[in-house]
Amino acid sequence: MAAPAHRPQRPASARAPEPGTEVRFSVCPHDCWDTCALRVFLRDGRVVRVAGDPEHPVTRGFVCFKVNHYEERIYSPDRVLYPLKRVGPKGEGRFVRITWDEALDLIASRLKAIVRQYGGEAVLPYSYAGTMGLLGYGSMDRRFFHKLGASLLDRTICSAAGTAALRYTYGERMGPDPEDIPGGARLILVWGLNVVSSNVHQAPILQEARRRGATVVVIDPYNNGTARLADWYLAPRPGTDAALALGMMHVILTEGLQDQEYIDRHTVGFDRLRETVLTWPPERAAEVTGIPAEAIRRLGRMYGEERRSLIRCGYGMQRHSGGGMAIRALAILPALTGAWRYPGCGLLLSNSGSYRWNYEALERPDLLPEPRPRTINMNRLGWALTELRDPPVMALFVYNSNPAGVAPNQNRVIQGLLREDLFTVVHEQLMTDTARYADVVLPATTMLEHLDLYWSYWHLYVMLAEPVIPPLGEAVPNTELFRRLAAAMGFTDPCFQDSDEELILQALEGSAAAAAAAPHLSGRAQAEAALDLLRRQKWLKLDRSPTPFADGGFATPSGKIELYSEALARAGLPGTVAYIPPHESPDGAPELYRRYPIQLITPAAHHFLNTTFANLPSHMAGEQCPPLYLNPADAEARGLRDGDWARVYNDRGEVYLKVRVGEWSRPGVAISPSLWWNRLSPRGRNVNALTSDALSDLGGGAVFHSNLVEVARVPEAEAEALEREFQERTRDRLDHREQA
Ligand SMILES: Nc1nc2c(c(=O)[nH]1)N[C@H]1C(S)=C(S)[C@@H](COP(=O)(O)OP(=O)(O)OC[C@H]3O[C@@H](n4cnc5c(=O)[nH]c(N)nc54)[C@H](O)[C@@H]3O)O[C@H]1N2
Ligand SMILES: Nc1nc2c(c(=O)[nH]1)N[C@H]1C(S)=C(S)[C@@H](COP(=O)(O)OP(=O)(O)OC[C@H]3O[C@@H](n4cnc5c(=O)[nH]c(N)nc54)[C@H](O)[C@@H]3O)O[C@H]1N2
Ligand SMILES: [Mo]
Repeated sequence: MAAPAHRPQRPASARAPEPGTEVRFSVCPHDCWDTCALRVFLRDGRVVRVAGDPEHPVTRGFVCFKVNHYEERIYSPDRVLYPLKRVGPKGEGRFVRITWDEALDLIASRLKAIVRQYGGEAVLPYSYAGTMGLLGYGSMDRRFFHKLGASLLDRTICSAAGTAALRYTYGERMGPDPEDIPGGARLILVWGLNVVSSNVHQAPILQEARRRGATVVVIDPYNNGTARLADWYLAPRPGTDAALALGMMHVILTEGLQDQEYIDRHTVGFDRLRETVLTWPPERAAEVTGIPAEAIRRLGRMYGEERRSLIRCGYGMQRHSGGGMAIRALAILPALTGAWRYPGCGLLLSNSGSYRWNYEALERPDLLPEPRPRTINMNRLGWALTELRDPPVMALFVYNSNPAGVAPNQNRVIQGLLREDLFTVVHEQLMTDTARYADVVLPATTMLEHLDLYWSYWHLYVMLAEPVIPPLGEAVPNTELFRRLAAAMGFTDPCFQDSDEELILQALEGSAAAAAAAPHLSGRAQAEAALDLLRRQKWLKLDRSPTPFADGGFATPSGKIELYSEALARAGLPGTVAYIPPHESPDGAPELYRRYPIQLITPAAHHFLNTTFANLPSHMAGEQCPPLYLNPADAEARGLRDGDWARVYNDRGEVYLKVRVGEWSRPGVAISPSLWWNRLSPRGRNVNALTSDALSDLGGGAVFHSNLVEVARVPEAEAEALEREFQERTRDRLDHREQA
């Protein structure tokens, strides 16, 4: 079987709307690089189609497959429309409708009782980026839990290691403007980023850059559709990128290809870095990465000789035990060549540091009690629910996230969610796997039903989306939920009555967006001018230097790029950079590797966004089944053929996945694009039953890809039963006749 063919979507908006169709503006709220400008087509007040806004300079009128079918999500039979109270056992999904007043009374009385008996820290809020809207992501909710004295949540599940790495190295998360890449960058390393699935608007940018003479190299252990955009594709062993980058640095420094003037002016610790680098000749890097020394030499020279280069790296490669150091190693490369001097060049992982939102005003940390409540790392949810004491977690409040499906070490998470003495509230758009374990489920609005402000961690545009349809059922935005709960708890601080518009103004005050909108104003007046502008025009672009790191101004302790970091050394890590093998890998755990000889990586699926969209017929049809992409050698060694169900297991659990045999990876590395809903998967578990809740070297990040498993054939009779079970679970959503 050939590699999966995921192509950028055709512009749906090219089709003319039928007469009687109203067209409104909105913004995609999902946790994704692209933050697309949308056109929403309405007929008789109902959303009939969602497409890209052709006028947006970056997202250019096309959207990914996922959002191209958004009306399916808005009107999904899985939508939660009313407050619900559990009547069956946890996890079974039997609920009765209650009123909002009943729900608020019930929650307030339970929270009060728990706080009285165990203290505020027994309450754990759990949220991530279900919506990237500035208000929906974190505003009134933060105020509410701060006032309650709840445990703080360290939101580490996605990008923590990379964020920490950029902060240690540059002080802030910034990179070039993606619009400057074509014509700006002549060498582009797409490093651990699946462009055609997770960052679809990067694809035309890469194509244009290539047309204008750029060379594109893709570095990824998974030979996905993105590798086809490349002139050269390299497949390192998972979790070894730091070694590859160190090998490149060795070539650059020993061949004198560095920009010494940039290094002398803008960095500290070069001599110490050089010492580290000299221990990494390409031969050593080759042994670790599995990439031939000659190829490393060639890559090092290519990179060292072309000053106008860009490393466009994704978050996949930092979901490893050594993920922080891997990003740090990549981030050091453009500091050595001075690539930061040129527009469209340097390193682009995140532009989040460009916005300067007023988070203090939004989240109000001043409401926190003294001493500050404890902080719980969200990657350790299973542990927190089953082992943590003093106090134990007695109430879990979930919104913007689906931990039963997305969190690592799923069996532990579910063991926690099953606790009879745990009071669980879930605020959701859909009846997710997590919601089924809740005592109370509350209905949430989508971006088409509420007001919010959006921005991107990739491009530099800010957009305001006003509601285009009324809330479905009795759904409320996150802000309104926590306004209501604050009232039910008797919180009287005036900040609990701020309207959404007021919250937006507070977030804008002092922000880069406000400065771009009204450079001659300041403070509140500037924020008001920005909001006014955003109401009149669809977006505004930050007025930021195209070369943020060309000429100093680093927010590090030394004010320079820290090639040696005292802070890192104080944290017990090498102050320069190091290769830290995945804690589960041939290098990291040889003993375990003998029992579980397959490295399993579980990156983003093309038609899903984490578990979002994974309940919808069109999207499920795109993915077909919970998959295991297996190299022919590994398949053959286990007697597995394409289409077979396989049992995939380690000490944490087991899942059943359908084997797809192909040249997607080197032998010993398997891929399972994620994430299926548990209840739509055989035996009710997805790949996170296998993933580890260990933490990365920096930032306490997740290590979804540092993962050893074994794969086994399933006896014929059991395979038939699995197939029947899968068809039964998905029969309302997947057409199994077509697949047969
Ligand atoms: N279609 C789709 N789009 C998405 C998402 C989704 O689930 N589906 N999720 C969204 C979210 S929340 C995020 S954070 C972004 C994530 O977007 P990306 O940063 O692209 O993240 P992933 O797809 O998880 O991983 C990217 C690539 O890293 C590779 N990778 C894994 N381990 C290694 C390694 O050790 N070294 C190297 N070099 N590469 C490695 C994977 O094989 C994968 O191809 O995408 C967003 N967009
Ligand atoms: N094995 C494996 N696991 C992974 C990953 C991986 O690559 N491999 N990727 C990880 C990554 S990068 C991330 S970011 C996490 C993401 O983990 P999650 O943040 O849990 O992401 P989703 O699965 O998209 O679930 C988001 C939920 O928020 C809900 N939601 C959306 N908007 C709103 C709103 O306005 N209000 C409320 N109350 N709810 C809303 C949606 O309906 C959806 O159910 O998953 C991680 N899990
Ligand atoms: Mo993410």
